[in-house]
Amino acid sequence: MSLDSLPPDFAAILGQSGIIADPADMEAYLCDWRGLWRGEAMAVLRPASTDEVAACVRLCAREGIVIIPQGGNTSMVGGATPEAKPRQVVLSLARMNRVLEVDTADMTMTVEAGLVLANAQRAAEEHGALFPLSLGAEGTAMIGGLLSTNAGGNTTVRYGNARELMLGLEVVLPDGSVMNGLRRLRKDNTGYALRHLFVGAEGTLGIITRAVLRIFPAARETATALCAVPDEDTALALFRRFRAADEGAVRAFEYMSGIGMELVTRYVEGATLPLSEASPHYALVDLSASREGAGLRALMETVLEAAMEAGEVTDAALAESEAQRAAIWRLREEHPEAQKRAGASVKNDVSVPVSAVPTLIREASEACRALIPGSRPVPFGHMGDGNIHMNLQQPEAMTAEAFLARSHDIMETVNEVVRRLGGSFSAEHGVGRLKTDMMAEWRGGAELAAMRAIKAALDPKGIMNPGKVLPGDA
Ligand code: FAD
Ligand code: 2HG
Ligand code: ZN
Repeated sequence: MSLDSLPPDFAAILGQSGIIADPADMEAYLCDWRGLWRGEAMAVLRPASTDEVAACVRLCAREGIVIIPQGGNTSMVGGATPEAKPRQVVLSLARMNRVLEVDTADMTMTVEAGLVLANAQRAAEEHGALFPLSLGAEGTAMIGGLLSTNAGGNTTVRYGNARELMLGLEVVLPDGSVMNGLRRLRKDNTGYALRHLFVGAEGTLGIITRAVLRIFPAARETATALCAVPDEDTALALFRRFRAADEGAVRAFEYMSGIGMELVTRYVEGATLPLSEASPHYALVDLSASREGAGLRALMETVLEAAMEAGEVTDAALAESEAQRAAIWRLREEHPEAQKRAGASVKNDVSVPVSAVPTLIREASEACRALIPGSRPVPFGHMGDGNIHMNLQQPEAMTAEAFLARSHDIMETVNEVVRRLGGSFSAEHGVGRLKTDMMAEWRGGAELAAMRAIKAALDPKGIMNPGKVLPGDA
């Protein structure tokens, strides 16, 4: 594929303003973060305004050219990269990266879709406020991508997913028309809440171009601890202790396994365990308050002392400085990178009711070990909201290819446990192209039929990110 295959008037209409990326720079847009997929595109389009996005979409709609919207391209499910097919373009939002307004009276922030999450957090901070969405890819992932996947991350337990942080959206629809829903209202019951359709739609219904987001008072006090816990049940018991002591104070509650922590300290330079001994299980507790003098340190110590007396915590390291807090968080956030460096792994981003998390971890780990002897379960993640990354690392004595050839069996093995526990096969990463084959079984019947009807109504030509989310051509 090359730019020559674009209809001639594309270049005439779009060429002069730098919308069409230099073909030499296209490679990064064609491969995903996990290195599992590489596709083709006639061009990468990089519009710098809503009008330019609309112009691109109108031209593609006229020609029936497929559009793959792309933000930071950190999708874990191959959602943002093209397939190996002709007649498609990647549309990157990266040039639409401005903060348009931070309003501390209404506690909102209006931004363009290509704004990187870390920059959104910084913009809120500069106004003495907080944009609470927080995840390992925050230096790269963009607001449009985060909304399109309804990203979760570390703070869902307190602030909800991306959806709960969104008040209004501007979206370019698949025919090139613009839906201007950039309202900043906490209450707005005016018919179907169309803005919510595009959150979690993974680019299959339209292109998010701008958003009104909620911001919060900045944290004035924090307390963070890494705790060694004997097993999965005691990790959950610890979460319950904190929730009972002061639910509003828990900003994040993350679980990590001994194997995962071992991978991080082995493969990530400078990552060290701040405890005297390794443990089979860990919990990261992060408390925050917008009020000075909230007594979080005392709360942390009181709860941990009681947990230690009850045998639920065997050791704990409390952060004494911002640097120590960041170092503890690094041990958690480097799990994906450490797994990548340690060889092939299969990801299972699943959720169950919070009370079932210990059973999920135990039973899915056991089933995976039985399926592939020598494989290493690396469960970690957002215990406080029921979302565990039930990942499996290849056995050291197996090739990556042989292990990845079992991906389907591994995912099905984990899903079997998840199904029994009343959970979901995709908690926060979405369906992308990786899990479309699970949709019919898990969301079939009336639910999938309604999704297909919505897709057909909004995108009758099927040009918006086909092959993602919905099984078959929809
Ligand atoms: P992309 O990957 O570019 O796109 C994601 C999807 O959204 C694609 O389907 C794409 O077509 C669509 N899309 C992108 N922009 C738009 C737009 N403007 N309009 C319409 N559709 C669009 N996810 C979590 O939820 N929680 C985590 O804790 C987490 N941690 C991660 C850690 C690492 C190291 C990595 C690599 C990823 C992690 N992820 C996590 C997954 C990923 O970061 C999220 O899915 C994120 O929301 C994707 O943002 P992005 O800008 O990179 O989107
Ligand atoms: C996280 O919580 C991300 O770190 C990535 O959602 C999880 O690598 C993974 O499976
Ligand atoms: Zn996660």
